[in-house]
Amino acid sequence: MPDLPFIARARLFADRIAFRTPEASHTYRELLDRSAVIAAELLGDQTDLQEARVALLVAPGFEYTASQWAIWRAGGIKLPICLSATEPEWEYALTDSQVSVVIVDEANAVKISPLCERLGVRLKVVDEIQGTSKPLPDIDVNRRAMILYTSGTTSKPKGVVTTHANIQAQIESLVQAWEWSEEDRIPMFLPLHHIHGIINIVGCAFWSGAVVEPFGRFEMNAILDRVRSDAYTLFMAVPTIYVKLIQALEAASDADRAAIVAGFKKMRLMVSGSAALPASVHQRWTALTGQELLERYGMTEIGMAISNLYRGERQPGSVGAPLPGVEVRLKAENGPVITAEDEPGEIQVRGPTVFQAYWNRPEATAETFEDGWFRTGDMAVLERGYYRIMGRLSVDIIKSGGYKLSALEIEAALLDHPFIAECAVIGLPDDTWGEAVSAAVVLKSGTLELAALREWCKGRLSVYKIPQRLKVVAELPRNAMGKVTKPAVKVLFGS
Ligand code: MCA
Ligand code: AMP
Repeated sequence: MPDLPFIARARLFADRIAFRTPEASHTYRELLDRSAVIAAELLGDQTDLQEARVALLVAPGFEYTASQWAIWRAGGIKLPICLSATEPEWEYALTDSQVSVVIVDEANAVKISPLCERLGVRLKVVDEIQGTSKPLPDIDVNRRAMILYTSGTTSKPKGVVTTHANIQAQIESLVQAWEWSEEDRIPMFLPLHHIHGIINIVGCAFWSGAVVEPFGRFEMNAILDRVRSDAYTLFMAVPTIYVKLIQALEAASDADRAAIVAGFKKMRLMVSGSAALPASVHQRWTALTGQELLERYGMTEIGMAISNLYRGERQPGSVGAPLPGVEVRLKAENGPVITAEDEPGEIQVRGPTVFQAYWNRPEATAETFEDGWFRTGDMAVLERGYYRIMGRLSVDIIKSGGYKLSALEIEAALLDHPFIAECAVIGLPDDTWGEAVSAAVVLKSGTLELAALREWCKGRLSVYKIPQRLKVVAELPRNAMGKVTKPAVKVLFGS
């Protein structure tokens, strides 16, 4: 059997630069060679990992991608985990997916090794892996490749399983729609445990022979320095980042602003996604830089589904039309498929980009499909051929800074606080973060200030899940059935 398609593609670009940082550049050949060595180490005496789960806790860059390719070439399933997650969050992902090995870099080894020891999971420090390659197994593209944990309407995140074929379909759709080529150069500053970074940026870049400049996080000044040197042809980010960039450009001196704007102007495409891009931010960005952002819509389970046009109209406030290979329909709740424009319905998606299953959750998987269509839980309306997202069906899903969060998961964590008797978590509109995690709580005893609650949450919840607003109330608003109503909780905050 031939190489996995992404490996065959990388061989086409062997001598080209794949990763560039101020310290070093690495070619596609180096990625191929290094991943073969790491794959041999993962295999040990085995000939095929047979879909064993291998977690990845490595900073974005050459060793991250070499490890990812190694897992796939050895026949494993990649489980990228969040670098800034807390130990309970890591523990949940590692145990739920029954991970057998964690690949970690030296910087993160000390943080996760006590947990691995406790769980009896092997730890491999990637920086220490030396040795030679060995024959690697033939991997069918229909085998499972990746698990990504995503929050939903249950308190615990679910593992979204995609096959190599799903990932390839997600990448090829975007490469075609956005005309990726080996001439492209892109900064990568989003976390590599979500598909915005994994598929849209790194996956598409390496399918196309392009150059990726990795950053540990959104290091605005370093990134803007590269922008003003015309380092990039492409830029992809979440709306919060465009809000932060607008603030930075507005605060810059005239000379600095002009130099940075010149760099943005020269890019061939700038994309926004993962959360709604307010039309005002879209328009402000165009006014500042002359660039018309291309907004698109996607989800961990389906990759990207709908996009404004690369060559054609980009409408502020709309997400565009279905991407190549993706079928989209709107469906009224318990009703017919909507064929008319201007009638809202749930977005449902079908096609080769759609994930295989939730890990070990056949019932949840079955519930989320209707006649073979994946139910996204997002409401939209079709207007003059373009979809406009209207919001989620569930108030229990919050999008903050581009991260999808479960209100129920945060509530479950807050209920462990010794003073909290009851709580309700909602997302409130926020100019920078899209939505701000906000908690209304009823106390058993004592008093509670926001600062003290935030301090208590550290180590229990990732920073972006920690409430930014707190309301202590005598009782939570309930409907006639005694159920807490979240629209009424919103009113408690005065918005
Ligand atoms: C961080 N802070 C927050 C939040 N996050 N405050 C409120 N709400 C938040 N969500 C606070 C921290 O506590 C800290 O406060 C300060 O902001 C700086 O934190 P830091 O983490 O350093 O912020 P940052 O580096 O500026 O990060 C902002 C970010 C990041 C770059 C927007 O959140 C990010 O990378 N988001 C993207 C996530 C992503 O890739 N999502 C895609 C999912 P203090 O200063 O007081 O300590 S995939 C997806 O959605 C689908 C498939 C799709 O369509 O793409
Ligand atoms: P995730 O589960 O992290 O993959 O997040 C997917 C969710 O992000 C979708 O179901 C939408 O609710 C939201 N989303 C992604 N892109 C957009 C967009 N352009 N506009 C509005 N919501 C979006």
